[in-house]
Amino acid sequence: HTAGATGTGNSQYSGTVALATNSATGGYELRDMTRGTGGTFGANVVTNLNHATSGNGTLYTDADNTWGDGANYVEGSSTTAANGETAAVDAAYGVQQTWDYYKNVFARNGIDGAGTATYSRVHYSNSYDNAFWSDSCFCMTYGDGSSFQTLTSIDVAGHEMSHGVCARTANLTYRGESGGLNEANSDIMGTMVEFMGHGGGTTTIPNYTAIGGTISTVGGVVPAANYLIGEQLETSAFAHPLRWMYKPSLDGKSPDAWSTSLKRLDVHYSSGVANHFFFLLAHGSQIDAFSGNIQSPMANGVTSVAGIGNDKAARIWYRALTVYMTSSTTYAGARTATLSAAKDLYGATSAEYNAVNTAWLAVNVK
Ligand code: ASN
Ligand code: ZN
Repeated sequence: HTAGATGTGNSQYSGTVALATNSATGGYELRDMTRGTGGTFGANVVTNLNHATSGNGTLYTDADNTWGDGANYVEGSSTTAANGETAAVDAAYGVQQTWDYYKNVFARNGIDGAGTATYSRVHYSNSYDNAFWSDSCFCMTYGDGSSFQTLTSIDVAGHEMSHGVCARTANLTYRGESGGLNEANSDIMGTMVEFMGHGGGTTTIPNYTAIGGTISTVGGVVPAANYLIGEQLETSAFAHPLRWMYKPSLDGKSPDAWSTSLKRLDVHYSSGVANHFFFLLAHGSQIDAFSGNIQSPMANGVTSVAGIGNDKAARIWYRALTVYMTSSTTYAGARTATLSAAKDLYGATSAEYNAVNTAWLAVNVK
């Protein structure tokens, strides 16, 4: 038999979370009976690859519907236990939150807009330092990390799932400027999901140890949502976030402003200009509350940008992505797409429209 249930998850990155599970013969399954249908498993599930690099993995099951407790608690790259349930908890929570974010904010029914279920595979390969979305399986996959901790933080989950949304909408080609915009879309939406999931500020979590860098001050708690990407993954070997939306150049590779050579960079660096645009549009150019730093100097003599807030900025970006951008959209095209979206949503004489214009000017997209 099957009957939806609510389990308790002891996550690595988000504290104790409620998980939508399924009561089945012989125990509970990490199968969400409330979001998504069809697809490979008929519902959103999490599977264990147990260090394989192919296959659908084995569906997670648990006797008591408390996940990631006792012997099932495993963290980080030295995973040796049979099931390593902690990674599965964060992966399930990431899908739940991302699914709900798109539904609640944009009335989007899942990744493809038609409610097709997805799945998450954890414990991919050995010490694998990445996570990825794949259109062919309509699923996302997480490594256990080596320089990084297990790659299942909420912003990374939202990032990967948003690659699926992009593929079903603008389908931005993954190279050149369109590739940078594809990556930025994932960073932007992953960050918005983090603001929803961690928006309540700090929460005590039992098994989280933060290491090194600026994040060390929050050891033992979930850090408040921020415009950093992957900050919870850090280790002493990689003691900083993956990316900084408020000043992308802090990674040593990403420009803060557009130039003609941007298109030649790896898409994870050419994304920085759009991340910076979004930060300025949403947050504004005042001192960043999380880091205490001012973001990079702005281009074209722009001295300040008044932020319009995450919610409006995200609505503009999402409408631009889903209505105006195409596979070949460039940065210039992203500017006109977001201006068109702002005009549709708020009007051509609105503060929101003007903020879009100024934020692009500040990153040298004219
Ligand atoms: N985690 C990476 C990403 O989603 C994988 C890749 O390089 N595509 O961007
Ligand atoms: Zn990506």
